[in-house]
Amino acid sequence: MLFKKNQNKEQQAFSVWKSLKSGLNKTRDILLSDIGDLLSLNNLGTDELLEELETRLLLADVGIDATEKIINGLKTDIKKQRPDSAEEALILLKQQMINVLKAIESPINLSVSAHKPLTILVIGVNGAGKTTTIGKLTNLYKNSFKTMIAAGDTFRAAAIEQLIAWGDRNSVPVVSRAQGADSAAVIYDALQTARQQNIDLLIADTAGRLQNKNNLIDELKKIRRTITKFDPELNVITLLIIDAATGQNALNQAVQFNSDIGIDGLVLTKLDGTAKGGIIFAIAESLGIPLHYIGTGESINDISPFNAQDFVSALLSIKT
Ligand SMILES: Nc1nc2c(ncn2[C@@H]2O[C@H](COP(=O)(O)OP(=O)(O)O)[C@@H](O)[C@H]2O)c(=O)[nH]1
Ligand SMILES: [Mg+2]
Repeated sequence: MLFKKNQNKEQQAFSVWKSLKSGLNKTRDILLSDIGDLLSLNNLGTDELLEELETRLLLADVGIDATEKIINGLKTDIKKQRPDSAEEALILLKQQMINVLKAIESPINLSVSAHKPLTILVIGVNGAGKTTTIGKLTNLYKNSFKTMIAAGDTFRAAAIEQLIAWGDRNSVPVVSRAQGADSAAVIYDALQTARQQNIDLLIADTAGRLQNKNNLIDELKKIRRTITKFDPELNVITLLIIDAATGQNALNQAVQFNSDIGIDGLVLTKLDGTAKGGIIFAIAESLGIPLHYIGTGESINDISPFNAQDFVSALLSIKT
């Protein structure tokens, strides 16, 4: 039985790796197509190779700082270790990339204190994948924690319906009000209901409309104050959802949200099929906020805890 359980786990891990690997095809194409030629023995360590790699990293949105760090590290390693095959050189590159990403590898800390419910406040611009990520996270957590969802995005009726559908799919209750209701009031309602029902974990959706950005930030601040009013000791995790496909824009949003309201952790969505997967390195180097999960599709299981080593293995297609 135990053996079977482990085997299932291994199969699951393998399938996550496979889907991540295929999701990162486009980014990998930019980074590595024809690079085998460059990495051939004669070229190893030449400035030409490193220059080409640098260009590729920048094209994949790795960003200037992270690119410099990776290239300088690789230069030193090549000098020191004198790899004598393309494969060996790739492993050195891989290690440099892992080093950058290790800084933001940190699992979400879901410790439920006496002040329940532990609250995850999910924020991010429209279309980033907030509601979908809530559906996926609920599925991950619902067996370990008594979970409830709050429909804090009251801007569009469709947003509320979409969240209720995710609640139904997960058999988890959703607290909602009509479209146009005050978002902070919905979340306050949900907190009260959660406490009455001895709920461990409340996951709250929020609006992300862009057209009136100042209002959005004001609304998020108000929600934050409302939660504190409910219980100043409540443990709140503010989780920012960003869309990897928007590249540099995703990074800018994270910087902005972090300075306006403070972010505890990140989820990077839509890593499947984007050529901008390199943004993850830029985020690590310039923001340093823990990246808890990555989203690689629209289905309920298309989410995995972020692991630097697995990510780079999938990206470079080397499983060592
Ligand atoms: N390919 C892909 N699509 C995603 C992912 N996450 C969300 N989406 C899609 O992106 C669109 C916007 O997602 P939604 O959760 O409604 O974003 P929200 O406005 O932030 O709540 C929907 O069509 C989702 O199915 C992902 O990881 N990969
Ligand atoms: Mg939504």
